[in-house]
Amino acid sequence: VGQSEFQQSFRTLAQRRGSRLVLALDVEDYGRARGLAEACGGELAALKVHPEHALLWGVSHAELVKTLSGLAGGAPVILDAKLADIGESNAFKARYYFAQGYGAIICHGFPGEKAVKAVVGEADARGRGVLLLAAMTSEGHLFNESNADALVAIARQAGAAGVIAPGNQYELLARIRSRLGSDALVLSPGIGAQGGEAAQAFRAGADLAIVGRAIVNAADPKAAARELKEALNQAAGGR
Ligand code: O7M
Repeated sequence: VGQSEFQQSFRTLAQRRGSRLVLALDVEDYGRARGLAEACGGELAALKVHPEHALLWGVSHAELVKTLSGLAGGAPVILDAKLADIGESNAFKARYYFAQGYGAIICHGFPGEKAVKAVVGEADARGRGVLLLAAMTSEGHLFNESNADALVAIARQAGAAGVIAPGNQYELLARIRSRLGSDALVLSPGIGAQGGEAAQAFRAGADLAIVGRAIVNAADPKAAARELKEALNQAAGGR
């Protein structure tokens, strides 16, 4: 129940913000990160950071979330922790990160259903979300149809809010979406710098796109974010 509530609230928020774009704030300088959050915030559904960003930027996680979300007009901050541990360890990490204010956390599914359930339990207790990596965009990855199917089954059984699925591999993405059903959130990286195209990824079943370099390295990041936001909204059609 907790995760279906999160699905609902995340979709409603994205709709209210008029955006299906998640900005991957992959920069090493905190001033630059703040500038990007402020400039692009109005074009975004959410922000995404890695746990190491707090160390790189020299701020606490709580301060990072409060500052960046504030600059981006209240956009939730998703933590790309890629948790991949036993249930007990996953749970303590998730508990710590949720207490810092992150709206959702990303975890791997290969440690198994019980390990993912431990994260979902922590999220449900706080109205936060869990997104599971069903496959990856990286060259030479070891995900295939059969293990992606198994990971989707784990996401469903553990009750995760949704998955991360590759926006540059349309057949695999479509397979993941069809096995997940329409309620689950599908966030797709791989658009832009990794070769994926927004229209094709959305046709294959993506709900939101996670984009870093195509925005952060643009001469005008705000204009790049706005263009991409509009392209994503158009690609999503009435969905
Ligand atoms: O748009 P890019 O290629 O500059 O950045 C993509 C972001 O998405 C970057 O932050 C990656 O860590 C992340 N990502 C992938 O690129 N591929 C994946 O398969 C999964 C992720 C991700 O977000 O995992 C949660």
